[in-house]
Amino acid sequence: MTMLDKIEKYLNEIENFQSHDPEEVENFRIKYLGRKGLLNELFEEFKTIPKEEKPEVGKKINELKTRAREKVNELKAAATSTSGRQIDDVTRPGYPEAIGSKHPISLTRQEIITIFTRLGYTISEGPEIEDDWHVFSALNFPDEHPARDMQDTFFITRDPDVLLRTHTSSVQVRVMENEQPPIRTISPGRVFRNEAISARAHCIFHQVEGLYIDKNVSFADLKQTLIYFAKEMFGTETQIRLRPSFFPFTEPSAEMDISCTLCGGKGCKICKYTGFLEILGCGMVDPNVLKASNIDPDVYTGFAFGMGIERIAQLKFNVNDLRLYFENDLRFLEQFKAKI
Ligand code: 2U9
Repeated sequence: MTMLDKIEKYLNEIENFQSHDPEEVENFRIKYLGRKGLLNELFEEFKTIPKEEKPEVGKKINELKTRAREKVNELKAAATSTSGRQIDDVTRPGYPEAIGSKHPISLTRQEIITIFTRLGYTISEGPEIEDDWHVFSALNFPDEHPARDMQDTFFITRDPDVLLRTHTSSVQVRVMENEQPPIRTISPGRVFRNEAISARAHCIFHQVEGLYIDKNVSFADLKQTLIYFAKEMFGTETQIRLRPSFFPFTEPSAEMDISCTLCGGKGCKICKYTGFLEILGCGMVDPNVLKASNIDPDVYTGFAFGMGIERIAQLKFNVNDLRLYFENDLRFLEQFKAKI
């Protein structure tokens, strides 16, 4: 084979060679451009050919060398670029994913749910858009009660019977309408009140309300349930205090305080030197409420309680402004990463 034939043959081989494997590309480079490669072989042979052939053959060898170098560079670039059909190392560790965090309201809601499900409570959910019956009338609110007022309740159409629930007790009215006692359920959910937004109030917030109806349910059962909840939620040292109160749907009614989570009851700035913090409302279900949902108040009694999740989370995590829960500022949310 003449030198020109050989050069032609190698040029074809170079043009036709394809690989994305860096190792194969390196072997290809060594084969043509290595110290003992085919090009150096050609340069050795070049020394032996007649003088008159040298200009043409020399030019062709140099072209072949240039083309071989270009080809190696092209193949190396394709093998290392991400757009090329690179064969990945499947054992390589993955790229780290940015991990989010659970919202403090979700964390607190879950903790409350876990405590009550351990006591045998079911979880009920219901609509956020409600009617007057389930939010007010069935819960013994008199017709003229100020909670129905435009200033407290969002009416969302011209129809005064279409409104956003102001508490999740409406869900429990639906449970009572559909089931006979024993009923033991909690209803976590979003509620809406027509309030000006400030550090202490928001027009959207979250509640967990609880309802227990059976024969012979007493205020002592309510008190023990709430002591258990307080100690599970805030620690076994926690003490509770019940103060008489009033709600249309419970009689008698009470508000529950826990011993201050910061000073333990000695008195500090957080508890305004009272030693106690208010956390929820409760009471025995008013017989009128049972009657409205076709449960016989002569056979059954029940207790109920309600709490704002924001308030509980505020005490658990020392949050001093309600607006932080709704602004989704990552500097706030990322502080709950460790709590997942
Ligand atoms: C039914 C009957 C009665 C639920 C109750 C409270 C007391 C209460 C407030 C706490 C802070 C609402 O989020 S808050 O503003 N709730 O004080 N809630 S008893 O009573 C019920 C529930 C359902 C059928």
